[in-house]
Amino acid sequence: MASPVLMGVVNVTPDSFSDGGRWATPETAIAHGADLLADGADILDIGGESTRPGATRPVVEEELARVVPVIRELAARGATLSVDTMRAQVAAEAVAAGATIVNDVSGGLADPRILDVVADIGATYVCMHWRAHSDHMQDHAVYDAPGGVLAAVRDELCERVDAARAAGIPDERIVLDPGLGFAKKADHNWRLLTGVAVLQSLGFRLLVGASRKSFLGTLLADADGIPRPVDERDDATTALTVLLAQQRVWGLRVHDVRASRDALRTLERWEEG
Ligand code: PMM
Repeated sequence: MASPVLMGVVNVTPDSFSDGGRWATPETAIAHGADLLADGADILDIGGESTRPGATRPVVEEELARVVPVIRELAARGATLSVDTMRAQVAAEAVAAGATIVNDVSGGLADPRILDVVADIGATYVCMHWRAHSDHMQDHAVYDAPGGVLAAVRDELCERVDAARAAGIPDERIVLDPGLGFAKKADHNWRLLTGVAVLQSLGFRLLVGASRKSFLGTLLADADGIPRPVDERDDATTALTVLLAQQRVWGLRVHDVRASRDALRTLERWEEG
């Protein structure tokens, strides 16, 4: 069986939780993208807006200034690129600059025009489960209906698929994502991971972004309950890469591409027998 594709994260932001500020200029972001390709990334995900809990949004001009030069240069080098944006205008300009995938963490809820733009330009659409902007998303981490978080995420993703289809995006260009950490507490994330087969059964390609997220910090907390720092969560991320590959997800969005690539190579060899 084919291994999942690895989507390497390039956050061109001063304030992302996972790598805030390290790749905030076009030059450092381009160099980082090149390193991730060398490490074995299949796709680079270029984002100009931090979605960490509590983050405030950049204006659209700022977001464009962050991502477009990076996309243009990495596309010229032959990379497959996705743009991590909730905005229709950014999606359009990123695709014009060379991106072929629009990774919309809001699943079309933040700026519904993004669905029409994606349909028109023929991009692949990553449709993530989302309930609210980052400054208040954790207020929406409530899944009390029967079936809990798994049924709610499945059903809410199906509603977004309906909207994407209505805009004219064909199913084969839709990728679903459970949106770990977005309006979700640690136990919600674990339920979505261990129950991922329920989401797989919808029949769409599935992308999962667990890399370095705070539920891993909680899992690996020290004896005093202090969460493991964000830059020390890659080993747990790599463990999830293997587990999710065994569940046959389509793609994994990770920061440490080399570790996940090595893990997938090891799993491929294991499966050869
Ligand atoms: N997580 C983040 C940002 N973008 N996109 C998708 N499709 N799935 C995710 O889980 C996701 C995302 C937040 O993480 P970061 O700050 O490390 O980028």
